[in-house]
Amino acid sequence: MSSQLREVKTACHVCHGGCGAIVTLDGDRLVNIRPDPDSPLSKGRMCPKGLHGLELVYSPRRLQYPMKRAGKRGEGKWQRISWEEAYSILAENIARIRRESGPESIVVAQGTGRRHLKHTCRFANALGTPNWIEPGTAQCFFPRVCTGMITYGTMPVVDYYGEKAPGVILVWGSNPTVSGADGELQFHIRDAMKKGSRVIVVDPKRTELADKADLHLQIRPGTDAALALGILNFLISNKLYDRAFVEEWTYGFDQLAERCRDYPLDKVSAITGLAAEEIGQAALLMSAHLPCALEWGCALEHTPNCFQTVRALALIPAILGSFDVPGGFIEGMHLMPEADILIHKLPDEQGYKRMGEAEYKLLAGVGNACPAAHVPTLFHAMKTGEPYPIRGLLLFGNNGLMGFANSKDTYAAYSNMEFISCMDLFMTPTAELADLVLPASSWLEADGVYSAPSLAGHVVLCQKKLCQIGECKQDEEVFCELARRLGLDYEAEDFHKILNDQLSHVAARCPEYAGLDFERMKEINYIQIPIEYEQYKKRGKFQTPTGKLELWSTTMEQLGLDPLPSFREPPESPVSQPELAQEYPLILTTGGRQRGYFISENRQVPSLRRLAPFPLCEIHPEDAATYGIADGEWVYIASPRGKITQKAKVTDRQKKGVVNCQLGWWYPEVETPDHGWMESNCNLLTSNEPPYDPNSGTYQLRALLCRISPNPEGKRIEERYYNSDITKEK
Ligand SMILES: Nc1nc2c(c(=O)[nH]1)N[C@H]1C(S)=C(S)[C@@H](COP(=O)(O)OP(=O)(O)OC[C@H]3O[C@@H](n4cnc5c(=O)[nH]c(N)nc54)[C@H](O)[C@@H]3O)O[C@H]1N2
Ligand SMILES: Nc1nc2c(c(=O)[nH]1)N[C@H]1C(S)=C(S)[C@@H](COP(=O)(O)OP(=O)(O)OC[C@H]3O[C@@H](n4cnc5c(=O)[nH]c(N)nc54)[C@H](O)[C@@H]3O)O[C@H]1N2
Ligand code: SF4
Ligand SMILES: [Mo]
Repeated sequence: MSSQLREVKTACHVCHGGCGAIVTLDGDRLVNIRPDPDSPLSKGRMCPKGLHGLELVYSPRRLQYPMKRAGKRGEGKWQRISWEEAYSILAENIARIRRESGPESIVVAQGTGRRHLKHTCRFANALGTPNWIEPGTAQCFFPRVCTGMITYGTMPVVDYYGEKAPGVILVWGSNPTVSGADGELQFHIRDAMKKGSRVIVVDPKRTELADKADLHLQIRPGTDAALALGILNFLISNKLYDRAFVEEWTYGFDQLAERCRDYPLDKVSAITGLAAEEIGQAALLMSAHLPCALEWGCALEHTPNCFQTVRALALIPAILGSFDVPGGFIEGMHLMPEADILIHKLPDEQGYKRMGEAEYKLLAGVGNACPAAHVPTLFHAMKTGEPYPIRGLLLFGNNGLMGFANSKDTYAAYSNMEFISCMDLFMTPTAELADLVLPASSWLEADGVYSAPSLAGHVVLCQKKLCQIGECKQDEEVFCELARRLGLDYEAEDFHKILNDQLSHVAARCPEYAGLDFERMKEINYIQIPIEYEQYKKRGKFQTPTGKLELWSTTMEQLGLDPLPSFREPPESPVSQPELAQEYPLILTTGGRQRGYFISENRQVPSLRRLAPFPLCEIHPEDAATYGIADGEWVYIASPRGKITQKAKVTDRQKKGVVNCQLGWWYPEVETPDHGWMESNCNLLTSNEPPYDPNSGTYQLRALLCRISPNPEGKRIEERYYNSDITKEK
């Protein structure tokens, strides 16, 4: 290595995980990224998103300076300005709207779990607005976390970390070898399988993981709650559950048993499209290879029965006695808390103004740890001014035209705002709607600390600022400066104070790290503590209202919600709407994560785009034959809400009768300010109309209806890409 070259360890956090990376610098230029074999989590592995980080950092398409709108909104005309002017514009607009209409008329929005997530909430709470949103929350992770809290008093995770591998991993509505599951890394499940864990996959698609699984249940989309209740019933009626654990540590078993009796195998088979034998076989496999741990995904959270669906699933490891045992469904160590969101600074009277507060208590209720506004209720207010005006929209990493259901509605709501600012790495179609655009730092240009995996939290990782691109800043810096200018009580002049506050908890727990701060953490890189099991036994109780594992949820009972899980047919399905299904005969599911992309990110990163240059719509060969579609052909996919085009992937991996449309597709190579957001974006097909989940306000991103037909014009999308600079950039 030449004398100018040096290597620095850092952590990638482009997804919800955290892989150790070794970055080589030549002077102040980054020249290489490789996996760090010493990382206690990733152990020398990274995925393409992290490995191609240099193409992201040095992309000629990066936003590098603040810019203000120079033409009409959405016209794509921008003028470079200084940060000083940008801060003035922001502070003036926020102060004016707050003064005239109250802070609740300003929406603060972001995207899923990126580095600055809790800092955005902190800023919103300090500002006094209860209307904080992101496209996940009710549709992602929150229902699982909330279920974990009210059922177990904690959010359990699969024990990938101890000596003993799980007996059975129930992979349900999740594809963790690609997506990494929420807060974990994609490598862990393969490691567990090598150590002997059995795997049951519940997925309409035969994923690569399903090929290697012991059992694959190819379920009809949106019927997961029925399957879970059928499995619970089978385990209970055949006395295959852990009787000693259930008697001593659970609450409401008899009521659960009674509820489950409504779900005998033949009925569940008719609902789910699975054979009764395979459902029984799954239950037998789980009970024969304990402990059983659950790897559940966001597919379960994309229907209006999502909350009871994840509740039903959560009870399977519970009655099998698999909670918090080695190789089971374990409580995390919570070595370091996330950044304090200052929720105590948001007065209750402001909290009660949160959109959806009265209707969706679990999501938006005052008293919750991190409440969010109900997106469809908020968007309605943004469009109509009812029940009160919403005037300002501050976006910090939110490409909302891609992430929220019913993109036309998102467009209408956003366009109606008096003032929009957008901080992002790139000029996205959503950023093009703004009045002010701010350039954000990527993971290689930012300081941060993470407790990882985010739920097990037995490792602390350090991310370091290694270079400066243009005038990019971290979102955290902007929040501190804005708070200062607005005179908010933010408890931090500099965001490093927030990092140091987080690290002080590590020091309090592990005396060997006394005095730990960010500067020292930069030298240490990783802190790891061992997992401790059966924490509830040491405590003598579960951290729930009854002190037991609550099969019957007293929290839900108190809120007037159903304390036991149940199944409801998806509202737009061949069963619930047979007439509509004549017109739209196929079941639509969306999402299905891709290795090189993170939701709508990375289409402009050449090496990642090459891995998957076009959006794919997966369809079974028999359905393709019925609708005259050839593999690789561009097709139209239409739902009652809209029509898009993607490229057909004809594959018998997809369940017959089901179509999956990939998520997050816009085209950076389109130079007009829309950047093609209306061409292939699957959220033009999804619904933000009621019914919503009565518990969490969740809307529908999957288990909808659609039809499909050839699109002879589609090839131009390929020509456009192959003629664009993205193919030439390096
Ligand atoms: N590379 C990469 N990693 C990511 C992301 C990314 O965009 N790219 N996104 C991150 C985010 S925000 C999240 S929430 C996670 C999501 O990651 P996962 O939870 O793994 O979600 P998906 O990959 O969208 O879908 C998982 C599976 O659900 C199946 N499925 C569809 N409908 C149904 C259904 O009704 N029932 C059942 N049982 N299965 C169904 C699909 O066929 C698919 O294989 O990944 C995170 N990690
Ligand atoms: N139909 C359908 N819709 C879905 C899903 C689905 O499966 N199907 N999945 C849902 C789920 S689970 C989720 S969590 C949401 C996710 O939705 P989002 O997380 O909102 O995803 P993106 O649209 O990619 O928008 C995030 C933006 O943040 C920018 N960004 C990245 N890092 C930073 C940073 O450090 N600072 C700033 N300021 N910006 C940054 C990116 O460039 C990108 O433009 O989507 C949901 N929408
Ligand atoms: S798995 Fe996540 S943390 Fe690891 S390299 Fe990929 S994007 Fe980065
Ligand atoms: Mo998500």
